[in-house]
Amino acid sequence: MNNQMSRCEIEPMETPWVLPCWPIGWLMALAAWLILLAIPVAAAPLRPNIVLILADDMGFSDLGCYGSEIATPNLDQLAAGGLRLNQFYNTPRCCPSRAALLTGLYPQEAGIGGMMEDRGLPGYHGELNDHCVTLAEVLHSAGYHTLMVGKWHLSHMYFDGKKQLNFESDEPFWENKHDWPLQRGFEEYYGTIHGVSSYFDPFSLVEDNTPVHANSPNFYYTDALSDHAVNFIKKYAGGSAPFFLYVAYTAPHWPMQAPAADIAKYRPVYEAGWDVIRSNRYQREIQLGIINPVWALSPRDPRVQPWAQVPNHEWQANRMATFAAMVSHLDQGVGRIMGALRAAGATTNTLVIFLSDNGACDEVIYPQYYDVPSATRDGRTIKVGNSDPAVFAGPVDVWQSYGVPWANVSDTPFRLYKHYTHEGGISTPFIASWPAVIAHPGGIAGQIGHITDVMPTLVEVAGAEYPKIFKAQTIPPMEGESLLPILAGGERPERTPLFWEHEGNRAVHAGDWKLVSRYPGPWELYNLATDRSELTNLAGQYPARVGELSALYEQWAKRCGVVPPDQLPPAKAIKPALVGGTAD
Ligand SMILES: [Ca+2]
Repeated sequence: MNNQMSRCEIEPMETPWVLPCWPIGWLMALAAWLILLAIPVAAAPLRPNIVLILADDMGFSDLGCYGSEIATPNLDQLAAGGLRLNQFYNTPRCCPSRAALLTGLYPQEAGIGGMMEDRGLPGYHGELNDHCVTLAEVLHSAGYHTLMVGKWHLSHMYFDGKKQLNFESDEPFWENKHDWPLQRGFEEYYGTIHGVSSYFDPFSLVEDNTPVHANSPNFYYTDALSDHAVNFIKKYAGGSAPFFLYVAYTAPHWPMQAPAADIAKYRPVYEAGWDVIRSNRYQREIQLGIINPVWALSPRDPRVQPWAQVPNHEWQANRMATFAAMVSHLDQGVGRIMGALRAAGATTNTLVIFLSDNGACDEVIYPQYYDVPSATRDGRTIKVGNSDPAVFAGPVDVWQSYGVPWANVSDTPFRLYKHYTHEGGISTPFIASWPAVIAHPGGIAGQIGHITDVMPTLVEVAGAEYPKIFKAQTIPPMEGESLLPILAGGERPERTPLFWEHEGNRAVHAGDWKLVSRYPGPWELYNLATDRSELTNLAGQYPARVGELSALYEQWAKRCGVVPPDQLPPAKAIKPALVGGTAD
């Protein structure tokens, strides 16, 4: 672990906050140099293979190369040979982020402003609508093979109580399959249609369009996804057409489950407690150049006690050790994916992108949650929740989350979590690797990026065409902007304003300023250049700026069909599929 961190320390870094200190002549020379550097981009080998890797509920600081103590040597190596962005934004929740990532639109435009429930409104249909195209549909049209492993979470699900979750019923868990991966542009698929499942026996596991089961006593879902990703690379890397592989891990989303030996390795690390770990991460972020030292470490979440005052240290440490083990398995999978690319001689002209779908998750889980099972396949009762310190996270019959204290660590130095549009909810590590194009391996770029930028980036590098009409339906223009200039070592013009809304939590970002609110609270205003941790609310000091940014937000919300939670109709009932009938 320490060796890995030392290697990160000597990586070349280009921190954006250094640039303003340079003399103007140097800046002009730098600009000329960047233009020169940009010239080879046009001649760079385009139509690369593309591997898009998505983590689930991983916070801003959970990778070694972003300040973590978790050993992530493979992602650190990807960063050392590639580029990190330190201000890349997702959305604050699983479904909306997947909709935005796959379509290049704001989630409401794709029909997924909420989750998978159907509210009977265009922005809240709960499935991808017909007025969007997926990365797979666009890239397949451009001659790419299109492959996916992992979490889909973009289709309606049918639950008859917990019968399907508890393996007591063969009744379909789907309402229809018209939005499953193979019907949205992917040629091959292995993964889970629903958003949360056991790591040892996943619910809603399917291969292409057919439900399947975990097939080994040693099955571990993260590793199974890596296996299938490697097999797809072996199958397609030698072909005449390039491939697009979307790897959507469920790790490290709850339940905290991992092989016991991997958890045991990390437990002593976390017995140091969340205060020490959080402070260490903050210092590492500064040393690595991941954060600007003027961004303060936000105070410990007020719901969390100082570590010294907390009982059951071993139980607490075990929760975070399990999380670390889950991240470690994901990282090992990335290593195997990169190994398969190397073995196929495909490393140089493959664009690999890694990011997380939302910030760290502070959710506590309860037995009454609709998608939490109560029994294993062999009939054992599942112990659900974080209330019993005699029950340790890790095995198949325990469902726990790592809770507020450790989510607070994952999001160092930011405030708040998944669900919220403050920086802790929407900031992700972002790594891009493409040896044929990336100009400054190991660098860190401070330019702002957004999850909708992936579509225009891939359209550009693939030489694909983003359609105005697809299957006789009009398709809105892409919302994002291509990241290719940043990958090539250049600068993009100032980002057009960005917007977020989920469950009434709202934000707009323009220039250095961010206006944000936590539903149903008032607007808060922050200058992110000096206060990215959002600690000094300037709304009272700059009312005109609040008015200007809130007007921008209202225009956007109207354009994209955003509806506040108190005005959303109740969810419609989801029906089981008519197997053999038209709904299947
Ligand atoms: Ca998520």
